[in-house]
Amino acid sequence: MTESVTKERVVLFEEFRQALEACDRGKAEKVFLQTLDLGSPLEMVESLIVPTLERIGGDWETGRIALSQVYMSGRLCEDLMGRILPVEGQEEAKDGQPRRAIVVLNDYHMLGKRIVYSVLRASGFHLMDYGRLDTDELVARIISDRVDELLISVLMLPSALKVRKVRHALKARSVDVRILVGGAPFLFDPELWREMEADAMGKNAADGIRILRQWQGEKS
Ligand code: B12
Repeated sequence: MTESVTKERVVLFEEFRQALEACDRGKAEKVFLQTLDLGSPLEMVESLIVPTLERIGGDWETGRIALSQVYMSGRLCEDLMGRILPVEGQEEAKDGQPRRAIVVLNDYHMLGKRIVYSVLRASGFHLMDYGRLDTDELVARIISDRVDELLISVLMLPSALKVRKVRHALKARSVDVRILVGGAPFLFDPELWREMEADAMGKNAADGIRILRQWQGEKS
């Protein structure tokens, strides 16, 4: 990357953060569309939206900004992503592929799942989108849909701690499902996914692809 492109990137990223904090929809949209000249939409989601929201979350934690600003930033990013990512929708399992599903367990942070789902779909993986479910609802769906591989997204620690509850409920019914988890609590504590008895943890959507491919390779 040349020095001028790097500079342009830094300026645009800073303008985007300021627009989100100011809840300036027009400006955020304009800057986001400009950044699409610097990389693919998915690259920009991962390299612009994710770190900017993380920074905004950190600023809320230190009291620099209000929760309403975090909320509006999340909503604006959700709208922007809706415009560039493939449409969400219910999808049936495909013959020859494991039966997969993705879910947000218990919390209301939906953007991570939205990205992972879209990236996996765009990469040829078929998966059912369960939206947001609690533990009991999730276990019932896994059993009725005969899911082989389950992707769980959480951003709250209490939700992450429920992954083990899902695993134990499945074990008690002798249901063998591979579980891939992702989201902030697993980034904060890199050993948490093992403690929750998941089979793997992905830091981002690209990791999700890598892990699912690895699982596919182990089967064939
Ligand atoms: C935006 C946001 C919100 C928005 C959510 C809007 C929406 N529609 O999703 C709103 C305002 C609603 C919100 C509410 C709250 N939030 Co909030 N929020 C955030 C923030 C700033 C960004 C999250 C986000 O959307 N990031 C962008 C997405 C795309 O990134 P991501 O989810 O991390 O996903 C990426 C990876 O993690 C990974 N990934 C995610 N899932 C999966 C799954 C798989 C299988 C794989 C492979 C990968 C993967 O891939 C994704 C793409 O790279 C974070 C800060 C942070 N550091 O994460 C806090 C944060 C998650 N929130 C937090 C809190 C405390 C709350 C509230 C309790 C605040 C309050 N006091 O009311 C509520 C609770 C809501 C609830 N019950 O769920 C805390 C959680 C602390 C904790 N660990 O328990 C955080 C970490 C802020 C902080 N620093 O304290 N929040």
